[in-house]
Amino acid sequence: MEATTSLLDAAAVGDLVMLDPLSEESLLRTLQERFSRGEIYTYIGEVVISVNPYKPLPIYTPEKVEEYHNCNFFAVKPHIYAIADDAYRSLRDRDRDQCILITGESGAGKTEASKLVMSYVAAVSSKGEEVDKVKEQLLQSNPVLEAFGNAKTIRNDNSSRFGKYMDVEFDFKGDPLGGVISNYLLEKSRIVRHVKGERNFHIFYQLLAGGSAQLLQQLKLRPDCSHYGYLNHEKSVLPGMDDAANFRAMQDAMAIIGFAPAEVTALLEVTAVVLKLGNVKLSSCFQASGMEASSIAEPRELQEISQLIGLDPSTLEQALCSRTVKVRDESVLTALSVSQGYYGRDALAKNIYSRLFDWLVNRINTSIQVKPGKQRKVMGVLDIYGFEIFQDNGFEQFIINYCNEKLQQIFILMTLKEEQEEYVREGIQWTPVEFFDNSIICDLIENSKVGILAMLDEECLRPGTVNEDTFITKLNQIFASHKRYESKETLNAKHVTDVSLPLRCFRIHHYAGKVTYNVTGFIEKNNDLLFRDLSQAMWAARHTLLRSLFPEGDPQRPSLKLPPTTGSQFKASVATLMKNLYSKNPNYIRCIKPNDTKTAMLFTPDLVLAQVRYLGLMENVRVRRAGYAFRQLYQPFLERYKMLSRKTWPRWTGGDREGAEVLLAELKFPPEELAYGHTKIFIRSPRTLFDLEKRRQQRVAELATLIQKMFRGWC
Ligand code: AOV
Ligand code: MG
Repeated sequence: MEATTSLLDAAAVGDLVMLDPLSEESLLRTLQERFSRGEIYTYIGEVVISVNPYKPLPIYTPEKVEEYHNCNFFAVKPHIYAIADDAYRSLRDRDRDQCILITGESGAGKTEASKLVMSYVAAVSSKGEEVDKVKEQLLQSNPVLEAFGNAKTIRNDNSSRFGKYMDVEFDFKGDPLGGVISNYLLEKSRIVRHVKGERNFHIFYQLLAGGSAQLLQQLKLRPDCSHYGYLNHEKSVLPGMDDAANFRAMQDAMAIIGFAPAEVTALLEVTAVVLKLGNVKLSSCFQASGMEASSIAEPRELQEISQLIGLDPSTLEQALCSRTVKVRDESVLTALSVSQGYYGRDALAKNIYSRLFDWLVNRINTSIQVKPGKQRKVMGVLDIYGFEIFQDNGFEQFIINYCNEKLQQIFILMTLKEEQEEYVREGIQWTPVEFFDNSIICDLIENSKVGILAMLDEECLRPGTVNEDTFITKLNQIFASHKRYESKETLNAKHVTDVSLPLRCFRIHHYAGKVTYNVTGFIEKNNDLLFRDLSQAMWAARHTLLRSLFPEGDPQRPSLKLPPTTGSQFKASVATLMKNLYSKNPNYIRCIKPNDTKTAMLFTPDLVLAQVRYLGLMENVRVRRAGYAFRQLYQPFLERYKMLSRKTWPRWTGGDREGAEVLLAELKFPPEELAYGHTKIFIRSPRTLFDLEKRRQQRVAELATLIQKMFRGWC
């Protein structure tokens, strides 16, 4: 290994802060050149940029871990391990809680990055029976959550369809004690519908491909994806993804985490029920009154589901085909039409699955949680779904992109805050920097009075039949002159023809691009209502796990007021997350997706440039350089450059700061180029640093010649 990359090298390529001249073009070229050499990591100060290579690289070996363990961040080549090491040491030695924020669009490499960080921390923290067990449990939560929460999308074969934030907790020595996982809004609509070329959640394919004949029989399943209406038939097998092997890995992982065999069985039973619900067929019949009613077309699937969950089939049938309506004080059973029946069936499947997912996260937390009372330090790792733009963008994309917008906001705030705080800490004057503030977009969505989410909630509360017409009309009125909002009319007037516009839509100019949202389904998804008959039926089942998922189905329980809407719940959990992140020391990994075809080592400049722009990388560099481009603790600085002055070379006996001052005074740099902080030297422009580095190289060469001469003299 190269012990220390020369600062000049690092400056020229490894850290974009040192780019000279700085332009979008030079930044892009640097990323591309590095990428073509297999150097997928580049810094902006302490921010790591990671470009997805789409192929396994030999840079995550135990030797690499050793190389970065206790490294000097800037003395080794940029690597995700360096940031993980820096964060871990800062947590262990300086008692500062950390968070690792991983952002980037779908398929850019966030989930892989989060796993690399976790495995690095596991590798460098101390060993021992107890600690190893905790580490294994934390790491093994991944295959389980990925099986249930990830799916193939057009953008990514292993796309996270939920947001995940994991707090890993350590004791005072830096040994992992356990952790807590928070999950954010699973994309449950995928259970009943996904577009061509995508799949449902991995677990279904894994179970059918990897479950033993005995297990499948017990679950009343057939090992054939094409049998199940909720699975996408053409794309059930993916190249490079071994569903059967992943199923075994997931089962092993559950055992390591501490799931009892009976719990695993219960979990898989409920999973099978979801799959089988999709095969419950309804047919229409007409009542004496002439009203349309529905009935179960094929009783077999319904009977099997009833057996699996311990429920009388007629109770389930009634709940699927009819609905209790309160007329004055009387309950009347009314028949559902076939489409209402299917609506209820799908809502039930989605609800069971998303509640099962919440249960799974809680169950894992029960195993990994730290006993109360222990002193702990925390490292939070955030891996959410990336920014998404599809042909048709619905409520899910709206929520996902809102979350990404908030993360961008916190990135801006925290980068500036960090920078500012460092100057204050070091006693150096800070001049504010101009930057793009995306609060205007966040506010458009989340403002508690006139934000899109609040207005959607208002619409959801309106009695009577609601549809999205009034919602979109209101939005168009209120945001008529909003800079970041466009109505269908404005889009039509501008002849925007890049997408065929849906019937009801609006467009938001996000930090990461313009997205047209199809409003159809917003109200239903935000309300997320389940007919009470269905939750009561689930609660009546003997299956302990399933019934525990539907506490509101208990008829004794007083009927609660309307549950909070999906949007307001999400907004509240994002706010809590932001507060949590804000209280920690941030570390950033910004992932870039280099091509749209998942091709190994292919770099498409236009695609990367778009991400460079919306990730605000140029701004990030500018903020970093607005004050001083380079800063270093006095001691290593003096060590590196002391040979440039006879006063400090070969020995300097005074303090490090004085040494640096004496040295730099002799080199006669303009005073405005330098600032002396309490612990660090700050250098304003990259040129000064290059100059310094060039002089050092010359001096090293002179000294080498001198030594050679002396050596020859002796011979
Ligand atoms: P994402 O988390 O950012 O997308 P992933 O981390 O799932 O993206 O990465 C997508 C795929 O890219 C992985 O399955 C790998 O095949 C490949 N990949 C990513 N990082 C690396 C790496 N460092 N080395 C080799 N291959 C890599 V999403 O969850 O869709 O927003 O929602
Ligand atoms: Mg992911």
